Amino acid sequence: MAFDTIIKGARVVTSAGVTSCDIGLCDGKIASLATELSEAKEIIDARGLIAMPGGIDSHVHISQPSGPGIEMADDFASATRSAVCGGNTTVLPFCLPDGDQSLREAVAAYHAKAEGNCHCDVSFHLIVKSTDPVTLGQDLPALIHAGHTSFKVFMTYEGLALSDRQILDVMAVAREQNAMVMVHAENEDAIEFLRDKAERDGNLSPVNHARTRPVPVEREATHRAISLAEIADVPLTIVHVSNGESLDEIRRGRQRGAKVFAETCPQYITLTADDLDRAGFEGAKYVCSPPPREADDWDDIWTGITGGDFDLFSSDHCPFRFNDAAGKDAAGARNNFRNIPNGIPGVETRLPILFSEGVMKGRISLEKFAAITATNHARLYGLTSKGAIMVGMDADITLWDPTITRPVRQSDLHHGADYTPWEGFDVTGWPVRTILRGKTVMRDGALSGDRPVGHHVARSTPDLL
Ligand code: DUC
Ligand code: ZN
Ligand code: ZN
Repeated sequence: MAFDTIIKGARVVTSAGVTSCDIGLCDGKIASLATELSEAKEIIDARGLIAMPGGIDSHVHISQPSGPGIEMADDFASATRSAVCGGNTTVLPFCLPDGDQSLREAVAAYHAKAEGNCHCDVSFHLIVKSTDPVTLGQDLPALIHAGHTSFKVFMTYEGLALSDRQILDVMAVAREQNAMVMVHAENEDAIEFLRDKAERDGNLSPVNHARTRPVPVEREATHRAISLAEIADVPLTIVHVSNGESLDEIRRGRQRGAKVFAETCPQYITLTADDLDRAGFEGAKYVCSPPPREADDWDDIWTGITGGDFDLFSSDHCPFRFNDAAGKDAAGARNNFRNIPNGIPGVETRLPILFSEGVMKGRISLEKFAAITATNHARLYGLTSKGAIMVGMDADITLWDPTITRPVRQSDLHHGADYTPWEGFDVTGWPVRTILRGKTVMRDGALSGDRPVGHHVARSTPDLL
């Protein structure tokens, strides 16, 4: 059989373990895993490299409406360019209705923004911010049937936070339709209470973002979200878990039999609240929610990763430019932390940071890396043809060179933000080639090909691991 492409000589991280073999690609699919394949239009010499399933980042924000005068740093072209340069082949951005837009209108608008502009494949999670009968009775079921099988609810943010009753009503739809509910677990009333006090006391610098969202704010909401999911009898994913106490709630929920999945992110193993306290306005570069915690919390997150408590390692890429009045330097941001747009860029650095800190430092195996950066994302969010190097799957493969050591530099990245929170962070092991459905889309840190070949992927219902 002649292949379109043969990847020769890599260590291959398959769903059954790590092996050394060739990978034959045909018509955008993985067609063969065998030793000594020959005959192909293209042979990629991958000796010394590691072949991983292409990264799936199931938590990114792209072109998301962010309030008056505020603009995200990335559109679909720049975010997906950055994604493939960081070794990803699929990203799942959140679709947030703008103002009074219906969920269906919002999805149509996202499709229009993404169409023809994506360098990797994309699929949208929905954000449910209202629970009127049309949204819950018509739009949500129709969108789930169209392949948008997961949605996020917020327990914080004015205009986004749902009451417990509303969350239960959304969960009831998920139960009926076999969809996945994702939750942002922070207690809005508690944050407002602390924020009002901080304002009264004149504590207005960026670090007060972290101080007004302490661990109990997240821990309480995590417990409540799991309890609501038990009451509604639905599986649940807790996104961006930042600390061990919240993780304990997840462990306890699982012991009771709750079907709860957990995600964490690079910021919770590498950044701390002290970063928000950097001189001048620099701390604004690190403002995200939940906020980075203390260095001790990193150990708890690592214990959760190595022990199997975390299913997903995502970026929560939510980029704003720093030197920009439409970004971190928004009106009033220097005078009050509450006006700083919330989020940090990270789609391009997620995988290198975990590879370096996890695999190269001996904390996790290559198999674990593949599971929490690709395979589990595909299964939990219904990407049935992605996430594993297996015959019949999409030929979404990233080749890693474990010998390259270089620091993260903004000047090497491809996102639309003008900074990275990891400037100067030393990384060993970088992706050197990203292959999307059989086509090389990134080589040696630069885009290949002259036009974006990513497309939208409709998803199945979750495979609950
Ligand atoms: N939640 C996210 O998931 N991303 C950015 C900001 C937020 O609150
Ligand atoms: Zn969130
Ligand atoms: Zn997010």
